[in-house]
Amino acid sequence: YEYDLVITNGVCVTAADVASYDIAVKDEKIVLLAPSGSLAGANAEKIIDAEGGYITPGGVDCHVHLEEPAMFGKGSSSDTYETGTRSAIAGGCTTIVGFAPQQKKEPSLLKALADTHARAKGNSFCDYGFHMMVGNPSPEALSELKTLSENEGITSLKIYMTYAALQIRDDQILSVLLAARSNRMLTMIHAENGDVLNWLTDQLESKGLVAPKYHSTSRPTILEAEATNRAIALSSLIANTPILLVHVSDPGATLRIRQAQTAGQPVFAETCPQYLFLTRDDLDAPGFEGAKCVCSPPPRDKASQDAIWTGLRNGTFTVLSSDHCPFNYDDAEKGKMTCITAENPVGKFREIPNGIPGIETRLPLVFSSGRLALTKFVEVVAANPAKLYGLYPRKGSLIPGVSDADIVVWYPEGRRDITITNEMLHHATDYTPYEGRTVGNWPRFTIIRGKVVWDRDNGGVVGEKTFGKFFKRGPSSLGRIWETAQKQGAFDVATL
Ligand code: DUC
Ligand code: ZN
Ligand code: ZN
Ligand code: ZN
Repeated sequence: YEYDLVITNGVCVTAADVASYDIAVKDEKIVLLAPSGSLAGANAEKIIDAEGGYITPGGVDCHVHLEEPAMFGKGSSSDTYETGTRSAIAGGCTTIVGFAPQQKKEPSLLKALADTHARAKGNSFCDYGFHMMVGNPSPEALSELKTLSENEGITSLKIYMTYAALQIRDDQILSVLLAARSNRMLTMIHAENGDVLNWLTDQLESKGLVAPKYHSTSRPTILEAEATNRAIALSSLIANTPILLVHVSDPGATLRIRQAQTAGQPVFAETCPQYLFLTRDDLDAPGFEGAKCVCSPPPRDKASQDAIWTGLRNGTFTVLSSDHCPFNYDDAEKGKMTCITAENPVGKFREIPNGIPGIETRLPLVFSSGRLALTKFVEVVAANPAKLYGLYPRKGSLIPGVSDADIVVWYPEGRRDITITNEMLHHATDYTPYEGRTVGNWPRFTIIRGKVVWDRDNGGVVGEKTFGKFFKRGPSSLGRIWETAQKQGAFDVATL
């Protein structure tokens, strides 16, 4: 055969363009974009007729928690690499970046990385990489960043301003930012004021206010805005070290990020579907039900949702990730219900594991929302994540000769009104926070490196858990920050 795969009659959407092309794939790469219909009779092993449907690059989800130990409350993840990535491909996601978690009590980052590799290897339906999650930024741990960045392809790390197992002090944040800069790494920051939310939690508990909805009360938006401001202020002391504020939910935090960007600081930001589609009212469901939407930061109000959509459209948010961090609901051993006791029949929000599933619903929810131009959609779910995390242009685009053939074929237009139910999803979690919502489209085919791994109408998941490859990532290609720093002679020292 001349080609391994040909897709005809599709409308290709990239971050830059919407245009009708036929696509040819050979040896895992996109090799040709040809005039629409011209490849209908091509000599190809497999031909897919897109019937006028949109074709996008596969989703790149760079914020995914799988098989991590308990860190976000009691309980532990309901998804393994196998079940989480199975869910990913069924929702059009072709690459994920998960976390290699180092907790406070562990000294070595390299050990945490090795353990994570062992969990993922041979167990991933899609391609994958890892961020380092740094819970203990000891001098020894920070000295390992060089190996991680130069040899292991780990070019980003995440730090936390909350959670007992992970929270670090401001001086430790500075040490991380400095070490990250020396090693051309991007620092992801979870910005919530942990001390204040613990104090508010104590106050609420002393009044007996422990139902799920008080999770939201314990985390007013000012805690996120304050921590975001602090992270930006600290990063300004270490010139030219890029930071990414993860899972931003609050308009005040968004405004502060926009100001820093306008002032030329290398500040990037991420948001997630839960801040576009859920509100705090979802935590106020009867009984313990609200626990299904407990994540941090918590969903806010309608006006906040609108501000987050605006931030996506105007470029304040670089990426839209799932923050898939699933826990079973009806599970008293490892899930949300671990905190239900005779004394607390509606649970105790302090102990509810923080996080919700969403790896499979991210693309369909946002694609069919009608609130983002399709080019913008591709930018924030595929192209920018690949650029930000050193996977571009191999991932996140449809460039002949360059991009891997990671492709989603959507259904032809005309609303399909697919109702989301947990039953149709492929994670190992017993609920979805989006149960009963209707979306207008869904990935019909998901293709990774030229292989169909999801065929919604013929077999569903047809890929294999041994197919996903680990990708060593290069430095972030957004902003070329490190080169600028080097030119200014500010590379290895903090410019104070
Ligand atoms: N927030 C969550 O909701 N879950 C995992 C970690 C986080 O920051
Ligand atoms: Zn976080
Ligand atoms: Zn997270
Ligand atoms: Zn299925």
